[in-house]
Amino acid sequence: TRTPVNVTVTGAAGQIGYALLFRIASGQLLGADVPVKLRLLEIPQGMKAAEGTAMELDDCAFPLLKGIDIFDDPNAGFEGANVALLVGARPRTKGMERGDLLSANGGIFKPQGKAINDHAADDIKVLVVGNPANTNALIAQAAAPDVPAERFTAMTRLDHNRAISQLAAKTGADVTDIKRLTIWGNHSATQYPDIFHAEIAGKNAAEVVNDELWLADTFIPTVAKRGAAIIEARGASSAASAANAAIDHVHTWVNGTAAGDWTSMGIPSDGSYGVPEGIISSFPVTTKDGKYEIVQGLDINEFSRARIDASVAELVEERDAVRELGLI
Ligand code: NAX
Repeated sequence: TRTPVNVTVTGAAGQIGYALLFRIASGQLLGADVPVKLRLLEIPQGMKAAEGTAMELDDCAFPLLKGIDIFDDPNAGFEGANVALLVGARPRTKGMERGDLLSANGGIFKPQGKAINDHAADDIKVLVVGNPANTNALIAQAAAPDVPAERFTAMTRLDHNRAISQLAAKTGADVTDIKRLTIWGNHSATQYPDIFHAEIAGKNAAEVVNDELWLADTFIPTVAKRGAAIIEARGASSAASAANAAIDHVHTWVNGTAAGDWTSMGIPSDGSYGVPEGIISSFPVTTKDGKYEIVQGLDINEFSRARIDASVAELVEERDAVRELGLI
């Protein structure tokens, strides 16, 4: 029998945590034949609610779930972790400046990065969901010098999935017909969903759409502002769809992209496409055998270039700000 994979989830008592843990335990994160042990990491105020969630996980009698432990100490929470989903973060509250937000999150992601460095398993893979996800991932990565930088990733898969869904609705295509969509840049309002290399049932998506006005004025803002639209409608931020995207991100990273397709992941830049090395930016990637590679050689038109550059500039500002704060 296989040794269980240790999966640490931070923010386990939060709304994404609640939508995520049952899917991990049922085998959807890593595969239907992979046993898992869950390590829930919370802050002291979240421990009781996490215990409640753990009771419900027990009550599912999931065949693949081989243990649940709950911690409020990051060193213990990341002990032996093979996969870490960093969901818990400090949200922006009213009147909070960007610097305050970044330093509050630095207080979470720096110690967590150090704890991953010192306690996680050698094959650790990290996905940061908690916002600002790209820069939180950078802070954690910088605090973990003994872990290969490429193991730290940030989630733009929800944006990727949202873009596929919007494109399918516009063109009447099935979501499964849409391939090679890309989210570039930051998981923020500046992100750039790129359909110029995407395909709809084998045809170039931009040609099928053939409507630059829709692209600029409807598609891009709808995808980028979808989070706010969900809050407006639901009275709470995206949770099940965010959890679903986290499942997709890790599942694709571990199990590979389909032939002829790619996905979007926030990853440390190697300088490809003019994105400054080291910042954690979203790229088109293929995955195989637990590793990812940036799709190379795409022709970037002027429309795309301006938007990629704008989002990357925001990431550079965030990096400079956390550098200034001594967080990296
Ligand atoms: P909730 O406020 O429901 O839950 C957050 C949980 O994290 C709480 O239980 C809290 O106690 C815990 N927590 C806080 N600090 C912690 C720490 N240092 N260690 C461990 N746990 C800690 O938020 P939820 O709706 O679950 O969202 C979580 C994060 O995901 C937020 O930062 C949110 O902005 C971000 N999102 C990111 C998305 C993405 O696409 N990258 C989309 C969805 C979501 O908005």
